Amino acid sequence: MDIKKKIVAEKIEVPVGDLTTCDATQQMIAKGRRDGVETAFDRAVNMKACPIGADSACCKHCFMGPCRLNAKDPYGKVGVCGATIDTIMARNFARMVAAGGAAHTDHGMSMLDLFREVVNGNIKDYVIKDVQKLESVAQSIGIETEGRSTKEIAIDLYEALERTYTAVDGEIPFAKRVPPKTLETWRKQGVVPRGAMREIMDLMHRTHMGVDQDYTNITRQISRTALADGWGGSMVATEISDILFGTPSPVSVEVNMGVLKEDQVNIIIHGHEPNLFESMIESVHEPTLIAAAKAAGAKGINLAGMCCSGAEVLVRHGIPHAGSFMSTEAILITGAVDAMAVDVQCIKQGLVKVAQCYGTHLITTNPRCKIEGAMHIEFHDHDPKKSTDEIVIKAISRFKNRTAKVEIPRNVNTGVHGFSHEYINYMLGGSFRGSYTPLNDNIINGRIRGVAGVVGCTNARIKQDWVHVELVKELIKNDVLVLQTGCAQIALAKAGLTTPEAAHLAGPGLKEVCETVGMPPVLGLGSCVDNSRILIAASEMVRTGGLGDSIADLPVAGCAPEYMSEKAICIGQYFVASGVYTVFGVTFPIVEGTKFHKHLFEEYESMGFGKWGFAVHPHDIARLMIAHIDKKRAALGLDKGRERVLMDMQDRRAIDAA
Ligand code: NFS
Ligand code: SF4
Repeated sequence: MDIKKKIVAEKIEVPVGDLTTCDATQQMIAKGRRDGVETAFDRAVNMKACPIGADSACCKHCFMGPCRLNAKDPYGKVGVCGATIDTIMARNFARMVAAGGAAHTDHGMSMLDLFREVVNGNIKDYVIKDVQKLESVAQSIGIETEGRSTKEIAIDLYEALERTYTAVDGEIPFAKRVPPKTLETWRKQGVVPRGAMREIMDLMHRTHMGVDQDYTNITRQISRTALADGWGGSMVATEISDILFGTPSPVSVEVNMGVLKEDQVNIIIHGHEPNLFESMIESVHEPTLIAAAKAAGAKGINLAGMCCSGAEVLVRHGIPHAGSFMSTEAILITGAVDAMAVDVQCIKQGLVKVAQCYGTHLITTNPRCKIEGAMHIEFHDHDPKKSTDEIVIKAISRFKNRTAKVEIPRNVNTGVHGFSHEYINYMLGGSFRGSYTPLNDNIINGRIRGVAGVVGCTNARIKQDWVHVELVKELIKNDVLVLQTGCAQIALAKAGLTTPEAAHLAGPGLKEVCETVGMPPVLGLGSCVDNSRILIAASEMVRTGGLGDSIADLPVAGCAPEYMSEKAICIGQYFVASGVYTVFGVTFPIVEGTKFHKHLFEEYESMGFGKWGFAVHPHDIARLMIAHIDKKRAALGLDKGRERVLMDMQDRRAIDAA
């Protein structure tokens, strides 16, 4: 073999400790290598990211191209049609937002379809579990609830929320929940969303070759579309899921791969929409299936979640969570997973090969997501258990015929998760007068410096969990309360930071608040669509008073330090458009120093929105976020109190007494 070929054939192998700080995932990558099984971690090392694509400096929106510009000299060249770097990057960014927003809104629409069929009595396997939530959501958009039946309210709510998707004009229903001053900014800037379908269609249209070629005008529609996700599709997904499956409240949960059990039939649900998982919970409790598992020699059936599917039921039912996005291939290497059922989003095609190597059944269930080489057992809301029962049967048969050598990492961690907006309200204000006043008061008096949302994915191009954990440690040490969703919270749960005992890692002010209330300094809220809970919490902070008139005034910041998906870009954009300073890590698909970059990273704030930020190292990210929080505190006149808190305990008591 000639030397060149040999170099190509030889794969670079990076020490597992450089790929992830998750011990269980390390153990499984190492086992995989011994077994000759490759994961995304190894593929990432062996495939350099395309530098032109990473900068978003290329365009393939027509067939006079693809055109490649030079990120080092962004204004030195234009595309064949004359498109500038700003047009090209803005169009690319727009399409990421369209795709990410479409994923969330389609998920939300599936929940709404289910809700309609439940309300109309066509589906009997699900019911309205949380009537109180139904009423409060209805009231929040002006639906009369007094003296009306649950069904009447539910029908009205369905009809109103359908407009989140289908409205061709006007404003989406949940615009009514936006703080008035924030909504005023949106109206002034022309970004209040109509229905999501219209906004996504508009964005796809204007980013076609030869349409919108003004990056500021493209950005306007980018924001409008993103807001149709945050305050539309995602919010509907969260609220309807709460209504049907229950609103989360804190529950102690187990996380990590050690939740698998060697002597039981192990089933993993991975993906996003909670209906599949809810039905699977029923199936694994089915006496005949438990008997079948026992007859096959198992002690029982063990169910665990991964990614956002896992996060949905982690916060609602305390079902164990086996790991985040970057651990989904790794967990199959245990040999202990008898079936992994998936629905939509974040499902790596690489799972097929790993599953085949260990004889695991990889089962797709959603008509939108079939994967070559995976088994498909379609899930129907009208007869949900048919599919989930069948998946259990497949898992039992694999257990019975297990040939793969089983090695389960022993790591199990516990955390307390499930801090919905409703629970935060109750936790702080008590059951009779639920309120955000204590939170605002503690921000005003400086015990809590500000609030940060640390959310999003894990990514094969960055050491898994490391940035999440180091960033959050730094934030809480500086008295910043952290809210989490999605895969991010699993990183912190594995690090033991989502327990009330973790308060000792917080700064003195935050520690005191956590100890008084008995809460962790890091609050897990749910899945990625549950970022809408953070929007609601922020709106409630504005409404409660003392921290400014709009979301943009609040001493808050957001971050997705290890993001990988287009959904994350869409989430980032709707936080920015809602008024939040939002920092992303890993990489950012816009060339620094260009006009489009300046628009999103600087000018946007002066228009009344938030703005984007970028840094890779967790301490750099923390510095940016804390500096922003302090800037907002200063603008609110709260910097003085804060200084005294830091200087001296006695001063602080004096503030309390005052
Ligand atoms: Ni969010 Fe959920 Fe995880 Fe990222 Fe994927 S599971 S919707 S996109 S990887 S946090
Ligand atoms: Fe090139 Fe313009 Fe076509 Fe894009 S739209 S591929 S920049 S010619």
